[in-house]
Amino acid sequence: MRSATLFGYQIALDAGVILRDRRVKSREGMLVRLVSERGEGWGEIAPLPHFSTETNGQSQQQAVKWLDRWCAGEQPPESPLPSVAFGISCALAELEGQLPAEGNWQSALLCSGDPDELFNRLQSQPAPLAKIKVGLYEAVRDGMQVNLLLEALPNLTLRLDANRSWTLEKALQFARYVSTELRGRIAFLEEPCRTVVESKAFARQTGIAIAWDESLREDASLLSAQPGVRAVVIKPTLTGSIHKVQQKVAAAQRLGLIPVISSALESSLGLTQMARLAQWLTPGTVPGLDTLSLMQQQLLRQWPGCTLPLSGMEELQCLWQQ
Ligand code: OSB
Ligand code: MG
Repeated sequence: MRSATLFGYQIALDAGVILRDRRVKSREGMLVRLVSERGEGWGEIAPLPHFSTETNGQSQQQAVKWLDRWCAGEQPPESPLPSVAFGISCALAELEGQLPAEGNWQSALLCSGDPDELFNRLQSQPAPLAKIKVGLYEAVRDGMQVNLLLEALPNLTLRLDANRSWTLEKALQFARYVSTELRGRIAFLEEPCRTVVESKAFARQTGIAIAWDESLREDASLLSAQPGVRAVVIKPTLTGSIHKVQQKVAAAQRLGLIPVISSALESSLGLTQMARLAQWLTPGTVPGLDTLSLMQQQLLRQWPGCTLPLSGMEELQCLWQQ
């Protein structure tokens, strides 16, 4: 006998969360629970507005269709909607014991806001790694801040993300303020420019390694070895099933690119599963999962060491059950 439940959730975000120039106050998504004679498995289905191509409503509809058939004993094919395929594949993998329990709980420390606070947090780590969003303010200011941090902390490595906000000229202006000898400690800068051509030119002209994130999801052919491109960001919620994530990771590794499994603002349930996925598929690479600190609660599963309040199943809204 199989049974399944689809839950809805809404989590308040910290005041300062900005996505695509918009302040985001809360995160909405769904959790799926599969039960069979083998046990139970959970997954998260949470399309991210302005990043996912599907809406929560579409995902809910597709998920219910899939679950209905699964409960009837079928093995339905993967949903074409990435968020649905990812969440359901996690629930199935847990049910079948295929998702290892061990996780990579390290994360690139996400810097949002106060640089002094970041400095203090980083100073206490032996091999500090931080991720900073750039391109939100003046390029010159970003360049000075990055330079200052790299100078002050000689063992610091940085990941930067401009989310395609610069023209080539602006991006070069940023680089001008970062000393040449410090640029090697920028592990990569995600999506510096508005176009792929400009981003490649930036990497060539500055020696700063870049990474593809949103561009890769628009143009799969960017998964190729190119000068100056060091890493690719893989966000499972925007990519699809675990199988699809595995394929992308393997393709990147074959090309000598570093695959970085990363968050699309999932709850602690999805984030802990992605930490397990990262430990399994990309051991040795720190994933980009430090987004729980932007939320005011955890759902069902605790991120190790995280002290935010943890909500149980009874606090979720049941959307569908069979
Ligand atoms: O641009 O990488 C992004 C989170 C939600 C939506 C988009 C992005 C992000 C992150 C997650 O930056 C953190 C990370 O990748 O380290
Ligand atoms: Mg990014």
